[in-house]
Amino acid sequence: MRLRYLTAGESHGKALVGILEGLPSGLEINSEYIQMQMKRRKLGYGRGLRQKMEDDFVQILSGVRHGQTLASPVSLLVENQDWKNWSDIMQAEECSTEIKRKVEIPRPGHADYVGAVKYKFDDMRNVLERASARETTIRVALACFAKKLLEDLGIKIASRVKQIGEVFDPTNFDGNLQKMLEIVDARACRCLDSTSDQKMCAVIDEAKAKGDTLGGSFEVIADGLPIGLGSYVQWDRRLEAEIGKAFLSLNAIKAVEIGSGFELAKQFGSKAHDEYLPSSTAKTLNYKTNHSGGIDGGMTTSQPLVVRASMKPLSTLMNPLDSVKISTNEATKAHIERSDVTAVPAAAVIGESLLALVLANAILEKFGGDSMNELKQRVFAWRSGQ
Ligand code: EPS
Repeated sequence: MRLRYLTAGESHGKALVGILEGLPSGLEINSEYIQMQMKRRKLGYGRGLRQKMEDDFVQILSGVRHGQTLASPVSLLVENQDWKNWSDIMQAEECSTEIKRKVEIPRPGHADYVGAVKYKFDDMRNVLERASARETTIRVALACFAKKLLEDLGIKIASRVKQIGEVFDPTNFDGNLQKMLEIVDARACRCLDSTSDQKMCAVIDEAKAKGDTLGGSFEVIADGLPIGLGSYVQWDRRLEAEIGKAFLSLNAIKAVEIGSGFELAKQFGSKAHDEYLPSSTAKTLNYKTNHSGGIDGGMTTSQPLVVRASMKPLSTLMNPLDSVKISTNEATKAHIERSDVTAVPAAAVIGESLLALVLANAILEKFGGDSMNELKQRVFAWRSGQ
């Protein structure tokens, strides 16, 4: 691993912090770029009140000077604005039982129950605070550096929502990623097809009225990648493996596919594979199709990399499911915690960040280099030498 990162922080704790290590020096980055990405994560129809409270302002504590990375570890901090309402409940010091506001009834599908058994907690707030998707805030902040590094190398990443509940956007996109991003970022559900976007809003309203929640799926595409990132030589160097791990690390994600993914299971080989065409530039061969989603044998083909992920509905329902109070073993309804109806539009943006972190690592592993100039020269030489 060339690019390593760690995050810390509880959802209603004082702040979220993150450290990213392994960047080259000389990567240009500024607060405006970071805040623009942070704002994109907060958007999306179906989110709750919390998003209105938080400004998600990223403080750069180290690793950047005068707008450029120093190659030293980057550390970031995002203060939780909601902390002021939780400072007694979430304090580090011991406090009285009344103040603790113990959570004793787990939500089916949440980390609450298993986490409490595993860590021997009688208060499931100790689990839910860290299991919360609030953590993705700082991951998106760290990933701004990966995204900017890729952009400076001519690699673009975009996402869109494919499905919310039963509403599915049937459109395919094989054009300009920047254009797609401009369209979906302006839509309430980040959906490319405007009719589907409206239907998604309607189904979210319906779920909200019933006290229910919704999942869905989203697609993340990276374009402009050089051929040969990742490798087939060892299982853990296959790029799909890294992508799968990154996407499955996101809260509520239950399935990931690359390219035509699950569809390939039902096809004959003659229809499933991407046939070659002679090279037009005398460098790399061309492909007739992209069912493989830009990866063959664990390596990038230089075709667009296409990842799709499926997210289960959020496990906090305002009309709660059956559960059990763990201290008394009595049947009751699950704990209700303020939450969102759906977070699929936000998850799509987070998916861009997760892919950016994997791809920036793969670029740095293949090309190395201590400064951005060195890295750019190496990537350029590889591209022009093919
Ligand atoms: C979350 C519950 C909600 C979400 C939160 C994730 O927060 P709260 O319990 O404070 O209302 O809004 O997501 C974020 C705060 C965020 O920034 O994404 C959960 O339980 O996972």
